[in-house]
Amino acid sequence: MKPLLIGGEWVTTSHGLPNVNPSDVSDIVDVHAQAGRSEAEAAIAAATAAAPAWGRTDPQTRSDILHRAGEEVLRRADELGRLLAREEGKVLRDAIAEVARAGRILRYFAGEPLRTGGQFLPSVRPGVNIEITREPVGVVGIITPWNFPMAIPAWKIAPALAWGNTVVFKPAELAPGCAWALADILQRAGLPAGVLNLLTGPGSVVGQTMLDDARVDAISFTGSQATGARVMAASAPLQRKVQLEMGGKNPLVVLDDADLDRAVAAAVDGAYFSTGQRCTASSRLIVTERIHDRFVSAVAERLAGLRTGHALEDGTDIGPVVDEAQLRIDEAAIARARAQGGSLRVGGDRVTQATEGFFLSPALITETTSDMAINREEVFGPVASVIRVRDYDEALATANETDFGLCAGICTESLKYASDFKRNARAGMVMVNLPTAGVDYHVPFGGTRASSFGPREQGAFAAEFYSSVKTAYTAS
Ligand code: UN1
Repeated sequence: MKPLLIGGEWVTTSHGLPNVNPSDVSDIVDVHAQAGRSEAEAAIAAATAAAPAWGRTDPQTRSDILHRAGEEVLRRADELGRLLAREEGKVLRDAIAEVARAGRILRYFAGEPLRTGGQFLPSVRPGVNIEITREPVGVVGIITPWNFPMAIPAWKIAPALAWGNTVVFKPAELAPGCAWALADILQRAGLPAGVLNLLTGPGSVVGQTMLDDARVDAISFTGSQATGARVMAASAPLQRKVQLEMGGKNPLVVLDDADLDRAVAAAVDGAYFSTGQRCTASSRLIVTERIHDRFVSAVAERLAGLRTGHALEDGTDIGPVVDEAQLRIDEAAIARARAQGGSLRVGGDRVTQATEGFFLSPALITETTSDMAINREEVFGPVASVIRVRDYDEALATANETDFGLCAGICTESLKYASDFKRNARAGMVMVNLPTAGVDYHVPFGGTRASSFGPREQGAFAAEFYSSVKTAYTAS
């Protein structure tokens, strides 16, 4: 059984939860100790006790630890990629790429303690100087989803540690293996006891304990909108800093003048790769009239040629859905779209394989309109819908007809439309001639409205959340 990490000690519990391979339910990847309230409280106490000393460590120490951890993650990318593919169902190629991305994130943030500077300004009052510096926030609670079980923990934990915070980390119950490996690597890289604490266990107990505890100074959360709202509600009376990354219903606009091959590639990658289980997925394909039929036929043809199957098998393009519950949600969303007038052009079938897993062929639903549930609610599966529009203006208006605002993409050869879209798409990230999913790790990540709340993640902008600004006045 894989233990918890509390105060520098690996701690086991009486109750364990199996980590099941969604490509083959007979394959139990591991069993993870389940924390209860007392373990969660002990982890928060350990992080609180470790915070003052860790906040004062020299930047070289923090840099070296993050660098060592990043190097180990990169060195073990193949092995950890297999673990990721096995526990989450991401196809091996993408799983290895995600692990490499996590390693590079750790190395990037290894540079931040050395780069972080302050400002020195003259006061408006004679003889007074001002220094502006960044300080740690304190104890950061990190709650992560199963869909990027290595990269998302890395892009939250690395900046938290870089700016001198201690961490209580609660990964998703469905994919604790990568989280455990990452905690083990960081601990061996030289973190003092209590700086990083790992709590595998149920959100209703562990997550709730973190939400209720005033010693947790900040919480960074990626997951569902409903849980995000709970994080925020619980944090309001404590005036706690929160950073929420939630869903998306990201539009990919395809204009008549688009390069068809490029548009099809962007749509297929953005909507279906990683089994569509990305908050950045291109789930609404908004297509103008004259290219519509050609685009739909070409996407349908590509989808029919993709292989859905075991994530570790050579030649698999689309891995399994993460579990039975998510598979049912995906199927229900397809059925509802059809009931509301959508036409299932291809896919949406359970696929039988040699192993028992949660395989669903990528589904394309055409003839949909903006008011249908399929274009309003995030599915989080290999399902995309097509909305036919007249022209660019209608495409932009349709793209913005959503409560979400994470990413928005456009495929066009027109500089005029691309520029207009970058300016007027209501989203935190805009992509031109690219899928909406698959982002860089050194630049801000985040959205607007129902998709995100709080400062941006990733790159230098992560400092806004993971540090606190101090303004010091000195009279000479
Ligand atoms: C990506 O598309 O490269 O949960 C990253 C998610 C996002 C990460 C997407 N937070 O899907």
